Amino acid sequence: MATNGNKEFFSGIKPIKYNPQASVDDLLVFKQYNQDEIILGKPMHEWLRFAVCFWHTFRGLGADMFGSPTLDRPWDHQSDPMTIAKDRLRAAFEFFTKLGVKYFTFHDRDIAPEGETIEETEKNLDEIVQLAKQLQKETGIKCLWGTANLFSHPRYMNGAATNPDAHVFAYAAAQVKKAMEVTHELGGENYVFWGGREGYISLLNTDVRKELDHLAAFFRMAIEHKKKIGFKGQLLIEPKPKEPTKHQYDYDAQTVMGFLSYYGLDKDFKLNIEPNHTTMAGHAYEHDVEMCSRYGMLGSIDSNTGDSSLGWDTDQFPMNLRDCAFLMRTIITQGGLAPGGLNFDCKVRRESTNLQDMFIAHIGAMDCFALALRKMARLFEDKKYDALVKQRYASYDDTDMGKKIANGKATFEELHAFAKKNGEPAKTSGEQEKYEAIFNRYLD
Ligand SMILES: [Mn+2]
Repeated sequence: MATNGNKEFFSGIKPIKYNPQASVDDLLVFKQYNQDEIILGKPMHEWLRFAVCFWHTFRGLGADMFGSPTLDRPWDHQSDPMTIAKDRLRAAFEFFTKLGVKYFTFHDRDIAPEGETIEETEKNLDEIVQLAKQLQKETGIKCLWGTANLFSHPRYMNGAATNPDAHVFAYAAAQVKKAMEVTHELGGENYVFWGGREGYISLLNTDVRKELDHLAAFFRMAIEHKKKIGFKGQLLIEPKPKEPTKHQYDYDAQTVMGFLSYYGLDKDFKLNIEPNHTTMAGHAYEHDVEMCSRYGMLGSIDSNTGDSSLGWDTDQFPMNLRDCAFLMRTIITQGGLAPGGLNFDCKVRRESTNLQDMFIAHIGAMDCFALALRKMARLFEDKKYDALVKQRYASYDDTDMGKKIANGKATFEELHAFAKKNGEPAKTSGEQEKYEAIFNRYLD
């Protein structure tokens, strides 16, 4: 393929096609994802702005806390780190193209090796970014978002923007400055902040207020720099409750929205929600997506899943129709995710060692979302829940007392008088099972 110079890394795999008649064993085709098919007035690819993440898919080799890497990748076979970085990038663009996704996401350190000095690191990054630009031009693949890895290097062991040492804070700022600039250069539509080690392990050695003030200062500088370089993309913060620290400051959607409002940053940021982080925070899979969507703060989704039997961040491919349907219901309701998308922040299991597993994993998850989109489009068109939910809250629309409460005009004295006069409220069924049963009818 042209994108690889003279190398082809996935030689046994042809571009993935849509075939609704495919047999259950034919896993290298889409049975549901038909990118140009119009659903609710928009092509599927606009509802489902899929992105492949560079880090898990092209840097993950299956190592875990207990074991060595299990995955042998043909693009890692050269000896020089920059040659490997270029091979990896070519392999990635071959993968994106054959899979048929339109976007990718990256951390600065995934795509280019860190050097001995900032100058050397930036030179490496610039060289790889030039190749990425060329490959983007050849293939039409776009950058959904970029980010900086502020958690792997030992200098960040006590955090980056929340580090007690201002020198480390400055180093992190230098890294984000450059990462924002290269994301801008690659036409990134968003820029993500994930607070890898922004949190604490012990309150005994931590001034939490100082650290959060510093984090807000860091974000203010990012807003300033965005304006300075003319970057038009959306800034996003990705919540996570814990791991690796015991408490991450960006705990969940409501925590981040509260933080942004308190520090006056809420007009400049939205959220990138990863459902695996949502479930780690003790919430239902769809909770954070719905919570920030209802406040106009849902920017993008790292569409993955955890394992309810494990509880840590397993970053698995989303293969559960019910979960994807809940996300699609919210996405359809808010009219889409653009300029955000559905980024597969997912890794094949360390036991899934075939190169082909990378394709099967992405195709399976894309089909799951496409099927969920079809199902939830029907639910949306039928407006099944609209009237039911409206009816539950009707007393705030239909009665003078309810309207006064909703408008913020009521007082405790008035409501005290109302309650005395009208006595015990009538019992109203919440009908949870009815709502759940209806949802299942749409998953038929
Ligand atoms: Mn994760």
